[in-house]
Amino acid sequence: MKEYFINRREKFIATLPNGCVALLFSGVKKNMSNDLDYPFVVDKNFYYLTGLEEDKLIYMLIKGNDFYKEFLFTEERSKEKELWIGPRMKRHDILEISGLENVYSLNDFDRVLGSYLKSDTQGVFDAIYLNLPKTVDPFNKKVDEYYANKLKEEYPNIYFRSLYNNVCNLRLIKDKLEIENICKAISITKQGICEMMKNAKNCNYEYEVESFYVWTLKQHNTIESFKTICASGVNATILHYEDNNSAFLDDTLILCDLGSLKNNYASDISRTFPKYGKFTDMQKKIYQIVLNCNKEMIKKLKDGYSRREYEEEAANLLAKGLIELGIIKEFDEVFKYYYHSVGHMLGLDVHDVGKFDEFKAGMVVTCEPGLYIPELNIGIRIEDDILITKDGSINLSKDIIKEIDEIEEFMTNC
Ligand SMILES: [Mn+2]
Repeated sequence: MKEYFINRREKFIATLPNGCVALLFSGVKKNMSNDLDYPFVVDKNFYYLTGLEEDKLIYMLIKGNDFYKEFLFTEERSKEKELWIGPRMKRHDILEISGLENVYSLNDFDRVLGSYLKSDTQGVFDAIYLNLPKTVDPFNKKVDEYYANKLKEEYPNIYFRSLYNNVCNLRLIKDKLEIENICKAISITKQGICEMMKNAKNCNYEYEVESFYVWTLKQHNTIESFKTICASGVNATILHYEDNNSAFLDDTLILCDLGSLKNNYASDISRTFPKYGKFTDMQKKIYQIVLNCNKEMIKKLKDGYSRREYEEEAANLLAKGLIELGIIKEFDEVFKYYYHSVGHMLGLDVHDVGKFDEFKAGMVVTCEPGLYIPELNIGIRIEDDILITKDGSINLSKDIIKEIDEIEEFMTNC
């Protein structure tokens, strides 16, 4: 396992100039209220490079002109604290997971950093790289910013740069381990959707259907990759509807957009199905437009395909379907019923990071066309997770049923 993280760090280190220090922080627990904290969520760039997910860890890279050295700093926990919250990762665990050998106490951080920067009479180290995104929310500061300000005072003659995009751009292309994790997350999501479809007919409220999804994740000792959307009727026309507290009306469709996590990697799937397992004629017609678009776009995805075309062609297909059905007359009217993009990157973040114009082999992208027609109480989205390959794409979520007859048969016979 650690080979993956060593390999990712080698690529990352190659993106940095000689004569710099790079620092990444795993993060700190955020306080919820009084003595309760939110569950800890590790910084994704830190995790990507180390595989470690404890709070209060610092990865430090010293890159000289002809050498580099990596360090990992970890908080030492008192015996008393261990009795309350358990032990921290040991040096051996850190080495096993990340391949990082130089593990120090957090108390040594200033001293070790200073030993390079303060004794640097040749002026070799002139920049510190920090994991800071371009826009920073002043009400939601990262620990990296705290250190940025502190170090700027201590080292006024050193440049400060951001390494954020260096890591994000590496994250665009997934390695084997990442794809395996995404596939496992998808497989759990598949089971959860089956449970929702099986039980929907006996539920009165959206949250009851949602509970079968959350229950499935708990069976797999995992959690949602984002708040589950379980929307019926007109609620499904609100893209990020999360209340899930409406009672079902007869003949309603249920749109669920959901995901799970495996080793911090997300799945993100949408399926839409009728509560009682039978689509009405109108629901079938709209559903088929979205499904055709989803399938056509998956076929088009491949290495070299442009992101702009991906968006434009999806909108074209949806518009064509609506024009044929007589719901709209002109192409531009499609945006009244379709108001999001057809896909986004997927990985450690559900809306994964990295900038690009063209798809490249190894990227994982969602394909999620939708149509939302409030006057018909219909909101439909069909979303799959797609791996781009050299000459095409692989639908990683192809086993989650989406054909009209498959859904009707499954829901009738389950
Ligand atoms: Mn999505």
